Amino acid sequence: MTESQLEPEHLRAVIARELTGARQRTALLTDSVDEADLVRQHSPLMSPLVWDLAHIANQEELWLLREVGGRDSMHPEIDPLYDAFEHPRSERPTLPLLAPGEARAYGHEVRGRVLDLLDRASFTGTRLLGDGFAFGMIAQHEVQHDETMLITHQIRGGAPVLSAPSPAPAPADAFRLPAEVLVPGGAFTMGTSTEPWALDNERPAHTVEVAPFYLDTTPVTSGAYIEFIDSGGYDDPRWWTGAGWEHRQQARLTAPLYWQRDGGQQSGQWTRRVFGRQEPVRPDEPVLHVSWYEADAYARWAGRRLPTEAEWEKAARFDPATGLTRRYPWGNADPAASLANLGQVFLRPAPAGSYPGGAAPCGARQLIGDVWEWTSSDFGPYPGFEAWPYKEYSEVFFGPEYKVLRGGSFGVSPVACRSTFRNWDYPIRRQIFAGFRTARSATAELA
Ligand code: AVJ
Ligand code: FE
Repeated sequence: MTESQLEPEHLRAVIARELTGARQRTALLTDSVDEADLVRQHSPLMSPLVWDLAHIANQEELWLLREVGGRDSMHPEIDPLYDAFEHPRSERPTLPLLAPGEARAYGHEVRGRVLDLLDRASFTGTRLLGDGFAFGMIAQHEVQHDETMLITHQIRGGAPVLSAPSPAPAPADAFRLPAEVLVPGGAFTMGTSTEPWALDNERPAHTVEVAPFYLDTTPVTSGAYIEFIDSGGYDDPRWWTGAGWEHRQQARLTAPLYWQRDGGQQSGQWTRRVFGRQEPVRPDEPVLHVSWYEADAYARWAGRRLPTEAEWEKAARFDPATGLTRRYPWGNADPAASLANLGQVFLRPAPAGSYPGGAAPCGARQLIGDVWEWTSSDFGPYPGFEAWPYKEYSEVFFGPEYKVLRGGSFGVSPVACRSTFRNWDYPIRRQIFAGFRTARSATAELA
């Protein structure tokens, strides 16, 4: 969303396109499995897919038909079932949920009424309507659940049902890239007060001083991660924080989630399960499905550290040539297929060094798309934060128990991916499409 897209007729078209695109993906993710798979809980970490399906419709009804449109609840008796705060994920399969056909019909009915409302909407008068925010928030909510449902697909056992083309091989220069790039020190603008569809935790814009640092040019690859495994990284408490080592012991971590070593012998070939297919681990691909504890241990083993959230955002947004903080690594234009791997077009990250056109001014590649990147930072409010339009999106999660991830993955759609977008999860979680890159301070060297 850029300024020129805020003119009402353009905004109406953008909203219709985003809502329709999200629904196509939702349909694909839920029509591709049978009814038994839709209602089954594939992991206690995840909802049954049929819960996501009706929850998407219920949030759309709540925010667009009720809050914006002033209508009454269509089915008051089901509202509590789809309130994420009333029932944790593990409990959801025991609820009297709508059956798949009912959930689809409900979603279809809500969407029809929403498109009618959109035809007549003025995008003025209330804060929710301004710049079409409520519509943008609901489009983002649906694609966020599309990523959640894609995670459920990855967890799901059984025959593969999803397929996608492979990303192009890395460009020739990928092998000549410097391992790290310098991000100059100084102030930059973190967060945003102008991005129309930015969510509350991205606001407001504020100035942050960042000391000079070096950042990996690309996300850490599976090949590099295998070196950490092969050098005994999982068996050496020196590389792990206390809590990380305790978790590594208790969960018996030895490799990223979904990885397996053929024959179990020390030197065998690593394979991994990708949406139901077993395949060799590709050494040039960003490593995926590692916890914050593993990412942090790798970085220490490599003599480095995870970047802070502010460092990550500065690398992704700051242009030293102009002194300006931009929307994306490549500038202010919205994401395009040539710039970043987003939107479930591919069901895997592109090889490290891909997307030269999407590089940041500092030279870092793939900051947007491919894999969510763990940062060292806890999830907290920016100075001047205001919960809006509901506390349960961000505020209730602020605190040291969650770590921030940045940049989005191949599973997230462009509408919910910006250089200011903040994701968060527990440091033990590995089912999300998360990798990382490492950093080191440059201050000593410049002194
Ligand atoms: C921002 C991905 C952590 O899935 O819990 C979906 C997004 N919030 N519905 C989540 C969200 C409400 C959220 N994350
Ligand atoms: Fe939700």
